[in-house]
Formats: sequence, C-alpha cells, structure tokens
Amino acid sequence: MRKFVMMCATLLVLAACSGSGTGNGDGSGEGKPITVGFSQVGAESEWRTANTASVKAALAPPEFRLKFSDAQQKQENQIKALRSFIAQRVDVIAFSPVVESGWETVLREAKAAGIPVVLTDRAVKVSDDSLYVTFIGSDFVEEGRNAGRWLVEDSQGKSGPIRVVELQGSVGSAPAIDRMKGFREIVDADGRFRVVRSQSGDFTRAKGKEVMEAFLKSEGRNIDVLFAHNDDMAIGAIQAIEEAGLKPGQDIRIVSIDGVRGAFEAMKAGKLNATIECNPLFGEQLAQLIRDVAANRPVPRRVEVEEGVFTADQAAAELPNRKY
Ligand code: GYE
Repeated sequence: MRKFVMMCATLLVLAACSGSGTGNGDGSGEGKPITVGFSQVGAESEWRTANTASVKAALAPPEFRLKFSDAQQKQENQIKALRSFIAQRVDVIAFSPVVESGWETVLREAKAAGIPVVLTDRAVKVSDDSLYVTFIGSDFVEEGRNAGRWLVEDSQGKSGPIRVVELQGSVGSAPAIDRMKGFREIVDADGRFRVVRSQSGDFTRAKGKEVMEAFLKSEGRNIDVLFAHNDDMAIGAIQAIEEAGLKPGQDIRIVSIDGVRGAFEAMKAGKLNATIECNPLFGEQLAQLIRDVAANRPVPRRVEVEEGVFTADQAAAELPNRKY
C-alpha cells in the first residue's frame, strides 16, 4: 500500500514536471509556448467562421503556438491533419470532428504518441473513451428539443396534420444526428406533426436553397413548417421559398439553429420565426482546457457551452448585442 502511495506521489510529481516542461501550464505566460494542432471542420457556415475566429484569438502567441488546419468538411483531410500533428509532436491536439465515426485508428496513434486530444464542438463515437481527454461544445439533442418545443408552442390552436420539411446538417455529423433526434422526440410526442421530407443540406446556404427547391417541387404548397439544422440552410431556403412565390415566415413557419447575425436579420425582416442558439464563441474556455491538459491537471470529461432561444419579436432588440 505504502509503495503504491509513493508510486502515485512520484507519478504526480512527474506529471506536474512534464506539464510545466511542455508549456506554461500555470497560465503565467512564461516559459515555452504550448503547441496546439487544431483541425477545423471547414468554413461552411457563419457559425463556423465565428468559431474559427474565436479559437484563433484565444490560442494566440506568446502563450500558444497554433497549427491550424481546415478540413473542408472531409474526414480524410482531418485524419491527414491529425497524423501530421502527431508527426510534429505537438503538445495537444484539438479538433472538431466532421463526422461521428471512423476515428479509432488515428486516435490510437495519438494516444500511443502520448499526445492528449481535446474534442471541440462535435462528438465522436469510439469504443474506448480513453482516446480523448475531454469534450467542449453544445448539447445538440437539447437544441433539437428546443426547436421542437418552439414549434409546438407556435402551433397552439392548430389541428394536424401539420406538414414539416427538415433540412438536415452534414450526413453522419453529431449535430445532424442529435438535432434530428431531439426534434423528433418532441414533435412525435405531440402527434400533430408529420415530417414529410427530410434531407441533408450539408450546413450550407447553397445546398439549403437547392434542397428546399426540391422540397417545394415535390410537395407544392403543402408545406407548413421548415426545420433547418442551421441558420445558413434556413437562409438559403428562404430564398427558394421567395422564388417560389411564397412568404417565408408566414406561408411556411421556419425555425433553425445557431443564432448567427444573418438569422437575426432574417427574423427582423419577418422571414424567419425563431432561432435556437448554439454558441461558437468558446475559444477562451478551450484555451483554459488546453492549459490544464498540457499541465496534466484534471479536467471535466464534458464542458458545455451556455445558450438560449430567440424569437422574431426579440430580434430587433437583440441584434446589436450579437457577437457572431
Ligand atoms: O450548427 C453549423 C455548422 O457543429 C455546431 O456546424 C456545429 C454546426 C453548426 O456548420 O452551422
């Protein structure tokens, strides 16, 4: 027992030493910078642009040395980036996984190289939880539920069937899977809603518009509601709805997720009815996690970002306060 305690004590000291050796783990701004390899999903949405800016601002010199890589929404690019971070022996790897599965091999390589991994924004599905240290991001299922709750409230007094079309996020991504799940949970329990079409718009405006055009073609005027997994797709769809001679926000009620500036502008113009906030500005929180991880300090397994729900009547007052 004594021996075990001694061993633990020795390990702790070693951990603390290696922590201060790899970076300025105490956050004092002195010593060697912490080298971070960060692999971002892409630049597909306003949310993503804001997230990249927040991460870059927080992981700045002299405390950090950031190696930033843009995956252009492709998992193969991310795997390549992670392998290059491992080869360069960065202190910490952080990445926002494009999709949920297919990470076991490369994460095992990082683990074998002794490089801790922090997940940002999107989760992964792995059988071995020790393959990453911590996750920082939003509760996407709850965001989907919030969209569903808003819709139930908005549909008070209406009788079914209420016909809904859904623009999903990127196929296989955590936010697409979870938002769909949370939304369905609420609208299915209500019983009046029928999701008549559901397809991916890859989280982009262009794709959102294209898929909405197809929905309008096949469903004609029989669409009551659009649920878009992000604001950008909703904004693209709004254009398609207008081009089809319908009034977005009136003929078709619209709820989406993120809470970007473009959504507030669309709400102010009466074209979008509600947005569920998903906060991308967690750069500072991420920097603190990375400091702790680099210094071998214990960190929570999951750190959640705080967020709310905004409706069209709040848009004009909220717009000047929006930071993304
Ligand atoms: O909602 C969307 C972006 O992963 C939370 O990705 C993020 C999502 C966000 O493209 O706009």
